[in-house]
Amino acid sequence: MVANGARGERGVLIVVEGLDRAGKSSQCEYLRNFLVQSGHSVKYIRFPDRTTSIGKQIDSYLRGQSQLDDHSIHLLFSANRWELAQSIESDVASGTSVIIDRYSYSGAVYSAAKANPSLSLEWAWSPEIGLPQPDLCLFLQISPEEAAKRGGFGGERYENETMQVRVRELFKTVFDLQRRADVRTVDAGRPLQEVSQDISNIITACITRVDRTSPLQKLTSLSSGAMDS
Ligand code: NYM
Ligand code: MG
Repeated sequence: MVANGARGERGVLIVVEGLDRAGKSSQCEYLRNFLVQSGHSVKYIRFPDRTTSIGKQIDSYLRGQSQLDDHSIHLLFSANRWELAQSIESDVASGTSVIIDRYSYSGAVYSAAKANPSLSLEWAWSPEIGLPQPDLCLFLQISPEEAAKRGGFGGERYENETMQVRVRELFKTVFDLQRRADVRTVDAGRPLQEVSQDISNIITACITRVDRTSPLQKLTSLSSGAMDS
């Protein structure tokens, strides 16, 4: 595998998405080590990034310590991505690969899952247009039964059965519509090592396939994503 920076190539941008309890954090950690061992310089980011001032407002909302209008909190989640967009682009351009735990896909589906009649999936997607387009989105799929076996939900907003069921459906919809996204679904209900093995195969193929002499693309509207392919 060619290390980052060689021949002036950019890094890759990889997003990991999934429902709660799918093992995203463990697999992101695995992925990070895998890339480092393959000679890449790697940064890991998770959204929401709760360390910024916008992130602190999001954190307080998720913990139920503050109330916000559905549209307002939605736009804060998006703003939290926009405040890091430039640094992601410049890291990738300078040869660092960036792994992101949750991204625009979570942003759109969790808000749309609230079933607020004035907050459609299309509306929820629109502030994401123009953000860096990932080279790959790994979607960790887990059945409700397996998720239940892994223990109860935490105490944050959205961590309940009704939301998870809707979120699962909406992830499918958004990936169908945003077909420019290279989404690979991984069955994350299996033992950790089996999942990791799949992930290394997918990543190795992704690194070979991506033209790292061309810059990152930008996210487009949901419908234009479908028309392009
Ligand atoms: N979430 C996450 C959103 O509602 N919108 C977003 O844009 C993002 C990035 O935050 N239940 C939700 C999904 C999660 C919650 O994320 C916190 P995590 O990865 O569970 O800490
Ligand atoms: Mg969570």
